[in-house]
Amino acid sequence: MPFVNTKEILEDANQRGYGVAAFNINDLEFFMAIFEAGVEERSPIIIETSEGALKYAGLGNPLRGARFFYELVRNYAESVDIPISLHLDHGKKFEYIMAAIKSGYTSVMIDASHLPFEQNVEETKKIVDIAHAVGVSVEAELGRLMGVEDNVSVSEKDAILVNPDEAEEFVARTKVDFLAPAIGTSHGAFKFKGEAKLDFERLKKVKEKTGIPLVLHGASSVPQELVELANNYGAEIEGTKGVPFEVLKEAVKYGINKVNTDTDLRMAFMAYLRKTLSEKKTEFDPRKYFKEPMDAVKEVVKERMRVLGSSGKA
Ligand code: TD3
Ligand code: ZN
Repeated sequence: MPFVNTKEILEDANQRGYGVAAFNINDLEFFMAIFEAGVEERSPIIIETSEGALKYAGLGNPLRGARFFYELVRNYAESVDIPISLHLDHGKKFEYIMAAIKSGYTSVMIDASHLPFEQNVEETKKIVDIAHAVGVSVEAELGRLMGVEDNVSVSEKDAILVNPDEAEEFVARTKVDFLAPAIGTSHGAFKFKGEAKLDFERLKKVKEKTGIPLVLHGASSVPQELVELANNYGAEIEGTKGVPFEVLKEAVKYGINKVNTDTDLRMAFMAYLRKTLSEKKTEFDPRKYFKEPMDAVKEVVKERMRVLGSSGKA
């Protein structure tokens, strides 16, 4: 039972007004860290994998990759009583989306946000029809993922960020289950040049007009202490900026329920891997090197569960 549909997790979050982070994995180590964090926090867990992850774990064969992640997540989920779901992140290729659905993923994202509105509707609807026929829920995206600075004109902003009227029409026509509205975030560790500002007025309107669970992409906070630690052990990463916790909390208040997080986990793992590699000079068991990085990932995950309000909800 605890391997559940992502829709179940997000509808509860929508009703009770909290956020659930969706964490990206590519391997066993990140998964174990997230799993332990969720169990200890009593938080629902959404695991997501990108097309790149399917390719990576499947050694170039997406169906093999998708089956691997499904078996992994379902197997762990069965032994605990918190809800856990598995989602395909940024599905773009039909082959990958079908691989996820065929393997047992409980939700998929169809990302046709780079296409004009009508084509985005068409592509999204095609996937929704297939996925819903077999009980899989669907996420889609409107607008482009880009940081928007204050000096950008209103018309330029309109061209990049979500249009709330379009969002209403999009949801009605496609029957999509969750929507990712572009409100000024971007992927990676360099999200903003100046202040981290999101367009909450747009977000509020999208929520009013659709009512469905909304998704924030590019939501990593990029903790400064992790970047500093990495740099102290030889990394060269400058000028990072993420979404601060207070801004995430506000986003949840205005209707965000799924909070995509990848960069923060990568940063934690990489910083602590650099540390242990430089400290344990005689060790050659990889599990010993992974211990501290996994603990660091687990801490980041727990902190996010508390910030978003999913702790104690399972
Ligand atoms: O869809 N994702 C995860 C994959 C992005 C590549 O890192 C997100 O929206 C999370 O973005 P981020 O970079 O803020 O963790
Ligand atoms: Zn994303």
